[in-house]
Amino acid sequence: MEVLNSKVIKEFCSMANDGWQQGWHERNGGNLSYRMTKEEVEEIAEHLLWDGSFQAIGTSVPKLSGEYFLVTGSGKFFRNVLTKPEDSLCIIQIDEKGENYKILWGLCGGKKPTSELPTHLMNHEVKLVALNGRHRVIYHAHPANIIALTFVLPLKDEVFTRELWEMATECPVVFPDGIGVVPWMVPGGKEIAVATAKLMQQYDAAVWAHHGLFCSGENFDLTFGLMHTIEKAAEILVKVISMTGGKKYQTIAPNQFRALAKDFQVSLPGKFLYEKPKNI
Ligand code: 2HA
Ligand code: ZN
Repeated sequence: MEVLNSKVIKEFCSMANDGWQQGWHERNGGNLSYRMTKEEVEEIAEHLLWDGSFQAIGTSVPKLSGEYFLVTGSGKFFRNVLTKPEDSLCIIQIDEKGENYKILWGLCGGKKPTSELPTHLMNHEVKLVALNGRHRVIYHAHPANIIALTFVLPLKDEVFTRELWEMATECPVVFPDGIGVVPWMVPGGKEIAVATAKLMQQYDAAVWAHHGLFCSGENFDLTFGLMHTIEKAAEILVKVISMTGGKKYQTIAPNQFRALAKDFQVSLPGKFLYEKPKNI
């Protein structure tokens, strides 16, 4: 099968375009990766370039040895993914040690996989181990409202999770484990990858202060939906803060979150259900 006829590549491109249309991917902002199944690789195998050379990942992901990923390219624009997929994306294979990658297809105009490859792969590795391979998608975007909140809320997992949960009743059901926060760090390297992957062991989403958001999920719908839900809640919080300076006349209280958790059969960690002084 021709690579561009693959169902998974079409779905990947369609999700990238959805993110572009949301306004989350100015210029070359954001990146997306997907861990391919054996079947998805086999059906396009005859069109892959198997004799390329290996390049350093910049970190070590031994549990991903031999795995295949579909990833956006460094410096590529999400705006172009749908119309120029063979220039915007690539398929890579990880070597036996989990320290190098080889490009098997794509990036026809040259260049490398996303500059955030270390974070993507380290996130994939912790999720592979923690969830027995259930998650396949890692998505990084620059949604404006969640970024705005990193200037006005304390950079703490407990605060971001609780404030966002309060903004929409669906939030604790969509991300019951909460979300993590990485303080400002230089992007693109191993250090921020290690800090993010540590949070991804317990959460499916991690905020990068003054930069953006990473989400992990089983498939494209759920991962995009998680990004969308978090950014929507952030937008509501930005409106509340803009209207009243953050004073809430009423909100969802800890006992109401507990009732929700019971009916929707999710477990909400107690560290997010702290008592607050009134009207905060
Ligand atoms: O430019 O989003 O974090 C791509 C990025 C880097
Ligand atoms: Zn970014």
